[in-house]
Amino acid sequence: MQRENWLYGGLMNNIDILKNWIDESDNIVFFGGAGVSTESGIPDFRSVDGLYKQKYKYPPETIVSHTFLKQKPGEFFEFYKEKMVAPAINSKPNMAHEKLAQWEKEGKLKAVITQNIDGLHQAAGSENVLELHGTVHKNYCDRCYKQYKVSDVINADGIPKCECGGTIRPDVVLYEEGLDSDVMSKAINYISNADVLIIGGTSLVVYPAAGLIRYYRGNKLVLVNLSETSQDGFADLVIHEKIGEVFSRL
Ligand code: CNA
Repeated sequence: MQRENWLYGGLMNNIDILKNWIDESDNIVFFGGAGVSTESGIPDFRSVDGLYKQKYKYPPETIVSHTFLKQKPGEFFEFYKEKMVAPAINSKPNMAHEKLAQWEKEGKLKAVITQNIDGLHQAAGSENVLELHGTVHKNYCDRCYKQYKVSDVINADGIPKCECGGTIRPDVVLYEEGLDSDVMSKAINYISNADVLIIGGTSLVVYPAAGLIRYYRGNKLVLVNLSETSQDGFADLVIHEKIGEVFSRL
């Protein structure tokens, strides 16, 4: 969408305004979700070709829940390995990940806060990444807490098992599980002190992560999302385009 805008005393499109805000700032914070990685080939949950639209016995958010892992571990790991781990470890960062890493290196961006579990921000070179929902790259035994690599999970036949007999589970926040309070308070701190807050590739429906937007106190809240969100009205700038394409023009 190229909404006309008379900021800066002239006719500027939204991408130009965003470019100005980024050029002028050294305190940008990014908050993103699954839509950041769709251009890398990783399906999100809610897009037209997202995991919600594919046919399973259960909705994705039922499968990736604490109860489901405990009650049907076989089906949990079948879905988790095929739909979440394999795409994550076989994909490469796109322009959105690359630009964020570049801005951090240039001293412009303070933190990436992500709901994603795919590790692509780190693969692009970002260092200060707050993973609200954990990562496929960390795993641990639910009995003895021994740590395991993602290869130990993906290469296991069926349910990955620890040598102690426990189940190796992902260090991912499943539905019904709480977020790490330390990560959450750091995220709140970055957002409440940000000059420019860019929110991208998230439907903003999964709480408590989606509630973080309320902590922003500035006047440069940017939403870059393919579809409309219920929070569009809170943003100072809304761009309904693909985030990788938008960032490649900045
Ligand atoms: P979601 O609810 O699936 O929403 C994704 C949003 O991104 C939608 O509103 C889309 O319109 C939008 N979108 C899709 N592609 C693009 C694009 N190229 N550019 C801009 N916008 C785009 O995902 P959320 O992250 O909001 O939901 C939170 C869940 C999804 C988190 O718990 C994640 O862990 C979980 N998830 C993560 C991954 C991953 O790690 N890559 C993949 C699938 C699901």
